[in-house]
Amino acid sequence: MKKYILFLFLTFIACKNSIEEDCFQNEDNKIFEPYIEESPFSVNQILDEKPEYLEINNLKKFRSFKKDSIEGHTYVYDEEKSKKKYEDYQAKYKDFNDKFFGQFGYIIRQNENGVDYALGRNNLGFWLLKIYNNQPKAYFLGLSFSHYYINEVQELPIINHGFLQFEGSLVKIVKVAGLPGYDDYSAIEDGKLFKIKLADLEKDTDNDGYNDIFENSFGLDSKNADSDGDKINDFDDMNPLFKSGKSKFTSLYEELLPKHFVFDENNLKRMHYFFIPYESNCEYFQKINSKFRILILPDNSKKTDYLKVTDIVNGRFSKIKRDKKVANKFYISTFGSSSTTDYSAEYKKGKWIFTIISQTTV
Ligand SMILES: [Ca+2]
Ligand SMILES: [Ca+2]
Ligand SMILES: [Ca+2]
Repeated sequence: MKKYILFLFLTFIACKNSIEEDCFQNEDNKIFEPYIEESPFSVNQILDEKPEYLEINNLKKFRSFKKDSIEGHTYVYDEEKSKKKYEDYQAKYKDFNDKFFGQFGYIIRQNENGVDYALGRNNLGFWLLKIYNNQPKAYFLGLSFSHYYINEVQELPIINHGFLQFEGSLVKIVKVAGLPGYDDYSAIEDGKLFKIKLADLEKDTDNDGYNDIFENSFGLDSKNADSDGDKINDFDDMNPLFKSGKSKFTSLYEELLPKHFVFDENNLKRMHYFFIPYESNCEYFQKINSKFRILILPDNSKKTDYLKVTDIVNGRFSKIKRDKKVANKFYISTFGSSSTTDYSAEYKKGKWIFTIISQTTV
């Protein structure tokens, strides 16, 4: 019995420690640990670690990564042409944009046996989009843009005999230190035809609306429609990885979340494929309630294979720093893709009062 109590006590201490360590900054831990870039994969490494469901064939005739990516952006400097190109694009994908509320960019479309298909992409990665009987469905491909490039110009049909297929290259990203957004993205082997069986792509074991590949890529449970057990199905859950709660510190994070979006905010609930990903092991952050979909991903060895090689996180929060003298005063920083903001936050009568201390733009 004594041992049991001791064990409980130790677990309690361990939990307390981890909240303390994961959420609060002390003298020893740094306010923000930057993303550490691993060296890029070689062709052999990519092939060794490729998903089982992916088939890669070599093409004899092909568009190179260089040709494809340069031609894709030729009109940028010609205002007239680029305007025309944009309008053509909007017209071509109008039905997809309407049905998916602008959640994707598109590469190519095809009608096959009365089903409209398109290859799409968003901040999380590549998707196969489908409109059938007026119903939109999206299937995540689980292929990292750190390893796979899909040509803007596809010369073959994308849906072929029960397969999704597309031409492209194996690529690498080399980050330029100190210059976010200036990554060097280049091919390491051109001339590939990637193939995935539609049945593998569309597999949704727990029938919750997200394909297994999506769930496995981001750490959801593909065999359970309600991964975090909060009685809200993954497809409808705004924070599907963690059960939400309410506390002083969850509301601190909630107040700092982005408030405005470029698209119609009334549709956020219906935008099942629009997520803002964050990395945090802090329990208070994991329990937040959010108006838009969030994925709170671990920032340690618990990352999925997809997340180990794909940097999809744009915004970050620092750990919370306590004021040494004032009990309810704290400091926290937010890191966006182009700016850093340092706040002081004071908790008074159940409300957070923020003051911007400094702001830097990259
Ligand atoms: Ca599912
Ligand atoms: Ca699920
Ligand atoms: Ca849930």
